[in-house]
This record gives sequence, C-alpha cells and structure tokens, in this order.
Amino acid sequence: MTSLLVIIVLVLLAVALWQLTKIFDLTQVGSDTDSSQVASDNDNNIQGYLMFGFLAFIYIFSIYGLFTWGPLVLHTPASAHGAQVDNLMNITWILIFIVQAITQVLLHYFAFKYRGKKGQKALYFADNNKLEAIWSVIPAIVLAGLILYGLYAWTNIMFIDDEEDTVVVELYAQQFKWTARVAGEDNVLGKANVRYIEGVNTLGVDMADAYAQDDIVVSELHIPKGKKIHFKMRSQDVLHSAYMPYFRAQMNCVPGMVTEFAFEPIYTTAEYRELPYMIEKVSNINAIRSKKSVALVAKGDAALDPYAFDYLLLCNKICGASHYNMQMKIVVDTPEDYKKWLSEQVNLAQQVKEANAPAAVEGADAPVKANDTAAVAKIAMK
Ligand SMILES: [Cu+2]
Repeated sequence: MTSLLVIIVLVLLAVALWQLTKIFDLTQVGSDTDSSQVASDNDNNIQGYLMFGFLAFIYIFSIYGLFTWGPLVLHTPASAHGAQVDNLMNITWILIFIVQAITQVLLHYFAFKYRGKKGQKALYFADNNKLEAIWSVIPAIVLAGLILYGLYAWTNIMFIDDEEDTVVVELYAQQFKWTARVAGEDNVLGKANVRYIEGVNTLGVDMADAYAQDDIVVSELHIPKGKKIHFKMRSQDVLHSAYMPYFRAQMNCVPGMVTEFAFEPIYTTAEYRELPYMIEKVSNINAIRSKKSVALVAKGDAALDPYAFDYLLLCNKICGASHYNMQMKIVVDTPEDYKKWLSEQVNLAQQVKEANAPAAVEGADAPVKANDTAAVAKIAMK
C-alpha cells in the first residue's frame, strides 16, 4: 500500500514538472532565444565533444572496474578440467577487450569528425564490397576459431567414459535444499521415483531395487581428491541448476529427467584453504566480519563467527523465494579420509529399516543408528 502511494506521488510530481516546463516555455515567447528544432553549428559542436566525453567515460569506467572488481573473479580452479574453462574465458575477454577498444575509438572519432556543419551535405554512399568483405570475413574467422575451440573444450569436459573408475553421486534438488546420494559399494544408484517418497526415504529411492541397498543419503557431501566424480542430477519440483564454481561445473537439474556432469577434484578442502590467495581472501573477509562484530556486540547482539573456506554446491537458477540460500557443503578429502568417512555412514536401507522397526530396547526414546556408539552406550547403561 505504501509503495502504491509513493508511486502515485511520483507520477503526480512528474506531471507537475511537465506542466511547469510548459509554462516556462510560454514565458519565453517573443524573446530572441533560439527555439528552432533544427540543430545549429553550436549544437553540433556540443554533441561532437560530448561524444569524446562519453568515450573517456567508458574507458575510465572500464579501467576502474578492472582494478576494483577484477580481483573478485574466481581464482585457481579446483578441478582437472577447470584450467580449460578459464582459458576459454580469458581468451574471450581479451578478444572482446581489443575489439571494443578499437571500435569505440573509431565510432566516436568519426561521429565527432563528421558532425553537422552549416552548408555541409552528407555524402551518398551506397556500398563498398571490399570494405564489407573485410569486416565480415575477419569476425567470421575469429568467431569460428573461438567456437571451434569452445566445442573442443565442451566435448572434452562433457565426455564421461563409462569404463572409467568413477565415484557415482546423485545430486537431488528441491525447493530449497540439496541432498546427495552416494552410490555405495556397487557404485550403481538404485532406481528412484517421486512415488516412493515416504518418511526417511525423501529422495523416493526404490528400496526393492538391489542396487539401492547400499546407497547412502547425505546432506553434506564428501568426495575423494584425484578421482573422477560422476554426478547425476535430479529435481523434485522446478528447474534448479547445480553450480560448483570452484570446480567450474554447472548443470541444470530438470524435473523428470537425469542430467550429468563429471569432474576430478585436484585440491582437497584443506589444501585449497592453504593457497596464498585463499588465505588472503579469508583474512580480508574476517577483517570485515570482526569490524561488524564490534558494532553488533555494542548493540548487545552476538558476534559473527569467523569465516573458513568450504566448497559449496549452489543453485544457479532462480527457483523461488529461498533460492539464494539453497546450498550444500562439499568436502574434498584425501582418498584415505574419504574411505573413513564412507565407512561411518549409515546406508538408506538401514535407515528405512530402523525407522520402520518398533523401538527394540525398552526405554529407548528413538531408534538408534547402528554406528551411533554414544547412544548405544547410553542405552546399555540404563
Ligand atoms: Cu534452486
């Protein structure tokens, strides 16, 4: 309601200003100011110099942007194919920068040089085949080269060798969270369908499928360094997009179909945290956070926790109100740590079984997970 009122006030204000300028025009009738609608030499000169002013503005703004926001772009890629993506991106940036630097100067300089003058007539110039050939062939060759290189990189990155030893992981998207399903020992995901969604089986895994028995469902994904991870994406509701910026990976998650992406992580989380650029970035973030904390504590609120770097899986399709916060932590472990993590997980079949079984131990408040030693010990002591 308030915004509607503000809009109405703004519209009325605009109408009032418009009426005022009309009154102002009427007061000028009879005076010798130039009210001609045809541009004079003076007008053309002003426009010509403004062209140079605008040229200076776009160059200064480009250089300012490059220095101010340039360092914010993603740094070292954490996947084996990442360098290829970065290379393609950098070549494209450099080409755009060169072409724009040349064409903008020419465009604005000629607009200034041939600005209108009294008595000067525009030259009628139908066409020039040689010129048109030059400015068609050069961009065609450059673009064809760029596209060919892009296609080569794309097929390289998207190729998944079925024979290769990979770790198969499902990424399941729904408004507004991610869930991962690790294929387990057999490295094959059990079938799934929304109709099977029930209780702890939130992904609708077909528990009658033999391949589903060792599947592990997690809300924080661990993957091993140095091995290709084969992701299979599904969505429960709307279009989502699995985006892992540090791994230079992104793939749409489409309801009703499975999409795929595979990459090999080359830095563990611990190693990536130790990269000099990341140390600097984290300390900058923490400097800002501690400054904010001082203000928060002064107001009587709790201070902010210090930030530590983690790989994240984000959603890159605007999928609804909480899209911005749709994320899952991904930890890249050494192969040994990964094995250890895997052995600590309870598979879905077990979880379903425990959820369905009545409490086995008298006095137990809730079903106990097989590997939950602390809880087992607690019950044993009763
Ligand atoms: Cu989403």
